Amino acid sequence: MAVERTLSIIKPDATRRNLTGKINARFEEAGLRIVAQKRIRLTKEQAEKFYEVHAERSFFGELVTFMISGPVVVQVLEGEDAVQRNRDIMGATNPANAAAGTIRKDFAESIEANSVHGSDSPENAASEIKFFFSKSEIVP
Ligand code: RTP
Ligand code: MG
Repeated sequence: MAVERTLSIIKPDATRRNLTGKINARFEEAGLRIVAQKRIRLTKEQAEKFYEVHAERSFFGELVTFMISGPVVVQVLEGEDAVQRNRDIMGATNPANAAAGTIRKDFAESIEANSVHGSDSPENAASEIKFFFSKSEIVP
């Protein structure tokens, strides 16, 4: 299995409840290495750009409002099969459907305030990592 990188975001519902460390422990226990990390506040423009694939969805406006409602922690996770491995430990988008032991099952508040984002393909991971990090900020 190839070593990959994926872009993760700890969302405002989780930073508000001081869950950054608990969520990071899930990544590390699953064999993912946090090779870049910063706590930032997204601008409206950044949130709209990041989620532009969802621009036509009914929940887009609410999603952007939620993502700028507090600090987020953006991070690059590295490890074998990192994209899929991260999706597995995040769990389903809607915490009501998320498997036991996943981050969203244990921490998410709702389908929107679902604590974490993870890239959904290696191609999207590459572009999402570039969206937030320069090469020198990633320290494997
Ligand atoms: P993400 O992109 O954040 O990792 O989540 P995902 O792939 O599991 O879900 P996606 O379909 O890409 O949706 C992006 C985010 O939009 C919010 N959402 N709200 N109100 C709704 O019906 C709804 N559906 C999705 C969630 O915050 C979801 O993570
Ligand atoms: Mg997605």
